[in-house]
Amino acid sequence: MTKAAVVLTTLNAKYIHASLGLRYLMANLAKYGSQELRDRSVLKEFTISRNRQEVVQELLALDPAIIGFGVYIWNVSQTLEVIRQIKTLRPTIKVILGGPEVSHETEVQEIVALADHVITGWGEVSFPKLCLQLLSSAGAPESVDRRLNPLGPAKIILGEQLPLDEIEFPYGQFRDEDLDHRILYVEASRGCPFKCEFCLSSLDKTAWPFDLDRFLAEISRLFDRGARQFKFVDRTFNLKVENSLRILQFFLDRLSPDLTVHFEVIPDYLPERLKDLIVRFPPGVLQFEVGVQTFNVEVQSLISRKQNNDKTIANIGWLVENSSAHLHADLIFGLPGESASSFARGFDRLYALGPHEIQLGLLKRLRGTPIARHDRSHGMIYSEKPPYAVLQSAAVSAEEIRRFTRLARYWDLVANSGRFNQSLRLLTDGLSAYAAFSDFSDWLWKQVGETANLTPEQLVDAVYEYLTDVRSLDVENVRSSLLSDYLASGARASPKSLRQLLRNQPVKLEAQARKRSFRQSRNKLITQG
Ligand code: B12
Ligand code: SF4
Repeated sequence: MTKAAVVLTTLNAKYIHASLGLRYLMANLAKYGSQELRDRSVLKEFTISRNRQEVVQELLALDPAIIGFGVYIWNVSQTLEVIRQIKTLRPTIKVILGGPEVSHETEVQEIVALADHVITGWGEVSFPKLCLQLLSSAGAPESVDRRLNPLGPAKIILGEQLPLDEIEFPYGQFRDEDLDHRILYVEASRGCPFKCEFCLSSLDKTAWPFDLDRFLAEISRLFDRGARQFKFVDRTFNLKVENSLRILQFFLDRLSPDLTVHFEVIPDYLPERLKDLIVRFPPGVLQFEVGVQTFNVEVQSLISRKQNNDKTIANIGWLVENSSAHLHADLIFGLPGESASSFARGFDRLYALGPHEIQLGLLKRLRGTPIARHDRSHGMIYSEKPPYAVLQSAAVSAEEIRRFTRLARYWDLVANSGRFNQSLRLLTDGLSAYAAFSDFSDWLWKQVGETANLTPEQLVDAVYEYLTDVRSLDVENVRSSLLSDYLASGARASPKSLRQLLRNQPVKLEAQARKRSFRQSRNKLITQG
C-alpha cells in the first residue's frame, strides 16, 4: 500500500442525523479488509447545507487514495457537485459510491458515470474488499498490476450480503459528541417482508433480525455511555413480537427522565402482550411512527399494501386512549388511483382517532421501486429531480398537488407544531376536518403567498382573522383559545390580535411552567422525513 488513506463520507440531511451506514462500513474495515486499512481510514460527515467547495477542500486536505460516498435521495445533487469538483482537481482519487440512491437504475445516473465504482446494496463486506484491491494495485508496479487483474474490479459491484451475525456492529463508532447532540440510529433488524410498491424496502423480500443478545449488549453500552435518544430504523418494529417485547423491556428497565425511543410500527398488529408492556411506559419515552399511508382499499391493493383498516383504526384508537406513546401517523398523497376526495376521507378517519401528529407526505418515485409499473395506466408524472415527487396523476391534477403541498406545510406549522392545540379544533370544525383545514390553507395562501418564513405571531394573527372574519366565530371565544395556545407555546412576542389580552396577562408562574413543559416535549420530538 502506498497511499492508504480511505475517507468515508456523506452529506447528512442535518447535523442531528448521524450516518449509521458509514459507521457500519468503518466497523467492518478491519474484519473484511485489514487492520491497516482500518487504521488509515477516516469518517468525515458533512451536511447538505455545507458549501460544496469547502466540502471538497476538506476532503482533499485529507489526501486520500479513495473516497467512499454514501449517496441518498437527500444528498445526491450536492454529492454530484462535490464529486465533479474532486474529479477535476484530483482525478487520481478513486471514487466509490454506495447507498440506496445508487443501488438501482445505475445506468441512467450522472453521478454513477463520474464515479469509479458503485457498490449496490449492503456495503460492509464489499467495500473493504474493493479498497484493498484498489490500494494494492495502486501500489504495485504497472506490469504486475495488469498481469494480476487485467480489467480491474467491475464498475458496478453487487454488495455481498452475509448473515447479519457476521457483521460487526457500528455502535462503537459513535463518539461522545454524537451521543450528546445527535439522534442515534440503531437497527435490531434489517429489511421488510412487505411489498408496498412506493417503498424501497419492498425489494427486500424478508426481514433479517440481528442476534438480540448481541444487539442489546451494544445498546446497553451506548446507554452506559450516556445515550438517551434512540431511533430504531427497523422497518417494522412490531413484526416479531418476542423481539419487540425484549427491546421494550430493555428500555423499561432503564427509564430515565431524558430517555426517548422511536419505533416505526405497522398499524394493524398489536398483540395483547405488546399492549401490556406499552402501557407501562410513562409519557415522553415512546414515540411510534405509524405508517397508514392510505385507507383506500382499492389503492392499497393496487400498490400491494396489505393493511387491515379495521385493525389499524382499533389499534391507533387504543394507543391514543390507553398509552402515553407519542403517535405520529403518516399518510401519502398522490398514490396511483387516489383522488383528492378519497385522500380527504382517509385523513378524516385518521384525524378522528386523534394521533398527536399527522405527517402528510407527497408520493415520490424512488429509484428501483415497483410503483413505476403504474406510470402509464394511472397517468403518473413525477419530477425528474430528487426527491422525485409526483407532479400529476390521472386522479389528481397538478393544481391539486400544489394545493396539497401548501396545505401540508401549513399543517406542519399549525397542527404538527403543537402550537395551536385548542384553536386547531376550531379550524377543523366541520363535516370534514380536511375540507375545513383546506379552506383555511387556501385563504392563508391568498393572504401571504408563502409557506415559509411565517413567524408564530403572524400565524396567530392569521388564524384569528380567518376564524373571526371568514368563519364569523365569536371573537372572544377565538381570542381565548388562541391566548391559551400562545401562552402554552412559550412564545414571548406579541401578536396583534392578542396584544390587549397579553398586556392584561400577568406573567404567571403557571404560564412559565407550561412554557418549560412545552419546550421539553418539543425537544423530545424526533421527527422523521
Ligand atoms: C435515517 C433516515 C432518514 C433521515 C436522514 C438521515 C441522514 N443520515 O441524514 C431523514 C429522517 C432526514 C430522512 C429523510 C428522508 N428519507 Co429517509 N431514511 C432513513 C432510514 C430510516 C434509515 C437509514 C439508515 O441508517 N439505514 C441503516 C443503514 C445500515 O442502511 P443504509 O443507510 O442503507 O447503508 C447501507 C448501504 O446503503 C450501504 N452504504 C451506505 N453508504 C455507503 C457508502 C459506500 C461508499 C458504500 C460502498 C456503501 C454504502 O452500506 C450500508 C450498510 O450495509 C431509511 C430506511 C432504512 N431503514 O434504511 C430511510 C430511507 C433512506 N429514506 C428514504 C426516503 C425516501 C426519505 C425521504 C424522501 C422521505 C420523505 N420525506 O418523503 C426523506 C428525504 C428528505 C429530503 N431532504 O429529500 C428512502 C431512501 C431513498 C433513497 N433513494 O435514498 C429510505 C431507504 C426509506 C425507504 N425504505 O424507502 N431519512
Ligand atoms: S412501507 Fe413499511 S411495510 Fe411497506 S414495504 Fe416499506 S417498510 Fe415495509
